[in-house]
Amino acid sequence: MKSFKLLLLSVFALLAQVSLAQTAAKAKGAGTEQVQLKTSAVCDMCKTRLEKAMAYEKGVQAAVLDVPTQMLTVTYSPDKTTPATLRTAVQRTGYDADAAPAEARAYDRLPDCCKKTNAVH
Ligand SMILES: [Cu+2]
Repeated sequence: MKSFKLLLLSVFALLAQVSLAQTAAKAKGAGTEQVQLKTSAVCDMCKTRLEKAMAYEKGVQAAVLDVPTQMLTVTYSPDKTTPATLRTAVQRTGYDADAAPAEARAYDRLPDCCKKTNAVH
């Protein structure tokens, strides 16, 4: 009888652990990934422009550009988008993404202060 109680107790403990693990997985956003892209952004206007453009991208949950380091950190769902797609989105906004150069037409539309020739660079 005592061993039965022990068995029951361990079953409950196991169940509690499983449900805890499931809650933790949900809280993490279940399969969210992050990618960092080096951009050619120079100022706060670039930051706003890029973050807004990324927000419209499918599968993007958050995008934060650090202006001093030009690093764009994107949080995304890997089942909805890929780092390659996100890189293309950055290029289409007029900025370099890692080794990939900005799309010329988008780059031309940027105000002068946001161009790569800006002294801030
Ligand atoms: Cu700018």
